[in-house]
Amino acid sequence: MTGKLTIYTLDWVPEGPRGFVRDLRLRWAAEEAGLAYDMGTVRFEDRETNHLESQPFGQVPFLVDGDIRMFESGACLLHLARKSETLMPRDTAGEAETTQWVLAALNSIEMVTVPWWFLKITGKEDNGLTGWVDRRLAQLESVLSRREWLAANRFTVADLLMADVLRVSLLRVHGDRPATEAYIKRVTDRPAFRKAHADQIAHYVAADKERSGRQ
Ligand SMILES: N[C@@H](CCC(=O)N[C@@H](CS)C(=O)NCC(=O)O)C(=O)O
Repeated sequence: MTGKLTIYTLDWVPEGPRGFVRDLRLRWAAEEAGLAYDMGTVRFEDRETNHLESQPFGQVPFLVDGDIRMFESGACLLHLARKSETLMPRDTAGEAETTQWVLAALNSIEMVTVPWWFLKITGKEDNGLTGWVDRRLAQLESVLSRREWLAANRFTVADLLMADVLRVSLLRVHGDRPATEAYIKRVTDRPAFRKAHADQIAHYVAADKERSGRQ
């Protein structure tokens, strides 16, 4: 049975990742689809062990939908997409194309970009992954220079996810990819993104206040 949606995130994070914590993907999808949801939190402290029954890697987000509990942002997005045609077309071909690009965002782009920028922010400038990242981003630039949206000639959850993967500042300033940049702007200019982003920032600002009240 499905039912009330609750999206889980961390109760607090330092300033660096604010606006990028992956619960934003789920908030954004729910906003696009007009799905009502609540937010729930798990503690930032001891996160590696304090909610393993909900997310076996100690991460967020995870989603509760009535009796269903699930983790992995991509899987949660596909679950939400099944509830709304705004996120994914209902015809088999459109659904296949959307699913394909959701997995490409995670498994062909994010699986390269995350280790690349992670090594970069930890001071390993020449980290050996740059050639791989450059090749993937150039290939994607070529795709995006020929089309406005990834799947089915319209906005889908695949664009939501791909834009979220690509909007990381370090990636955007690395190299010159005009079609990709225009794509990121186009997708993140959507009111649902702006609301999800503002809500996440507000959540962590409120958490700062709560923390300073406790100290
Ligand atoms: N593959 C996971 C990655 C989740 C992930 O990296 N979550 C980050 C926040 S955006 C997290 O919980 N980091 C805390 C940690 O790993 O300790 C997904 O897409 O849901």
